[in-house]
Amino acid sequence: MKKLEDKRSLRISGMLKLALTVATCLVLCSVLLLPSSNIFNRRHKSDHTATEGSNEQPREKPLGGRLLATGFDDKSCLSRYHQSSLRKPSPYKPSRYLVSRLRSYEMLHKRCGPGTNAYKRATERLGHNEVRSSGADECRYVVWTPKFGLGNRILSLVSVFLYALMTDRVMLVDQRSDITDLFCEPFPNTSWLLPLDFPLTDQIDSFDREHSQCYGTMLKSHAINSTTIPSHLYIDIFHDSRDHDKMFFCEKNQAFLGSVPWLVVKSNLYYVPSLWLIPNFQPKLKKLFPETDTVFHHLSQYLFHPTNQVWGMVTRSYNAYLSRADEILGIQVRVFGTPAGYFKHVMDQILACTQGQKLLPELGTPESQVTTNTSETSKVKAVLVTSLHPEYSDSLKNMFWERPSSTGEIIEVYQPSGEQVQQTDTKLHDQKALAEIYLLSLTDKLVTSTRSTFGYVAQGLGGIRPWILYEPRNSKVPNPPCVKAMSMEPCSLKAPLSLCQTETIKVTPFVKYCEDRITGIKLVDEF
Ligand SMILES: Nc1nc2c(ncn2[C@@H]2O[C@H](COP(=O)(O)OP(=O)(O)OP(=O)(O)O)[C@@H](O)[C@H]2O)c(=O)[nH]1
Ligand SMILES: [Mg+2]
Repeated sequence: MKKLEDKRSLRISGMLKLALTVATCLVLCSVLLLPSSNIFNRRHKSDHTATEGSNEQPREKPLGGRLLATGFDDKSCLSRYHQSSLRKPSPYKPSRYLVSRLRSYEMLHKRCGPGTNAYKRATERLGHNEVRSSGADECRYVVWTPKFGLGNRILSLVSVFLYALMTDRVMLVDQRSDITDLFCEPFPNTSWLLPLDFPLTDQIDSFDREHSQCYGTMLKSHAINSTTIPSHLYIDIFHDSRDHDKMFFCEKNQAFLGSVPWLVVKSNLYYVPSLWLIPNFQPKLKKLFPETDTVFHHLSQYLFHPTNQVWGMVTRSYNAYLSRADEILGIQVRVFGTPAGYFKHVMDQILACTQGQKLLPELGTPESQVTTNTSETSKVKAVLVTSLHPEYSDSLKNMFWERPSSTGEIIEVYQPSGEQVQQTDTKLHDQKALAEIYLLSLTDKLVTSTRSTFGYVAQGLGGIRPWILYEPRNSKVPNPPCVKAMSMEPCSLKAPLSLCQTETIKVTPFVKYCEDRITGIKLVDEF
């Protein structure tokens, strides 16, 4: 009897052990299989910090791991994989076609990039005008050059990359500014940097509308004929480009340009909408971007990975000032005109917009603070202000320090830098600007300044439809003070619209005139 009982208790304890093991396995498996977005759940008070120098392997690649190239060394560029730990998962998914085109582009870039035989052959052809016969498998290139502020540079870089994707060209970037201090290499096992010994390096700076290789000028002087193909052309895409320069965006001209091996583009614009207005580009563009207003969002997430120095600034700010908030509001204050600086009407406008749109609470009476709940349970709203001028955030900070908010929310105001004046091409200044653009892109709600490319980049990267502060006239607060953007796409501020596109734009419902600029056009998701 005793033996039987012993056997039974042995079996029971065995079963218990088995059950325990199974349960432990189940718990372990479910933890391991949890999507990393849950593991890194955003802003769970106290447990969320961004990785600055962690040696951990990335658990997830941004955007479900589909958009980004693999095969990089994680530590050389922490932002490449760790961005996803700060960003809410994007509701916008890249199309399969975009992903496959990016993978093909990476192969093309590897085959034709600097250091390859193909690149060597292509540079040897520079300076020789050729009869139309260049081999179909020869590599063709488009060179990007930095012009204007950081916002403009990022916008024109995305534009030229889309052009490269559309026309099977390899994009190389002029590295003589501080691009290598800002961004990591985006394409695996190759480089996007135009080698410093590129044969035209000395000429690039002299390319302008007067230059004999300027495409618009050549068209104007009838110097283009269909039998002789120049080895290179300079393309001018600025807010004040001439009609002949804008003919770059005509279908007929693109057919000719397709056989020119090297194009050097200078631009201060986001000219993606003008590419959509080239009729035979549209079917492929629609396939690449079924959600029309996601072009900048996907391409910027794909291309731009801040260097470790910049990423350090982003993560230190985020961890110190933003990660514990329940909600983050971004306010980007750009004051155009001279003198620039602090103006009361601009501050009033910011308040009229943010309080009018319930982005910030009204102030309570001083007495109400006695009854205001200031315990752990109060909602914390972090307000990230970016501006060259520190006075706007100082003023907000004081406001919410001197008096309580009417809702009981705790308002924390933070401005990372106040550089006072623009210093483009100064390394640390540009790195701070980029870090701030990234921080703005991590906010939940965003207020930007009219016609600011700085704000456009932040909204597009973050996939955020911002409220845009209208441009004040005669030092008065505009009425209404701001408008909600139609889409997260940047505005092409002075759209390079060619005469050949005037009809197309009338029948293209997904290209609209911008909210903040009558001369600008932007993509919206509307078919
Ligand atoms: N750190 C920082 N720099 C800024 C800020 N606003 C402007 N800047 C600097 O000024 C430059 C302005 O050029 P963009 O980035 O093109 O921005 P924008 O608002 O379009 O200005 P413009 O091109 O001059 O019309 C930035 O690149 C920065 O160098 C800011 O909020 N923070
Ligand atoms: Mg700009």
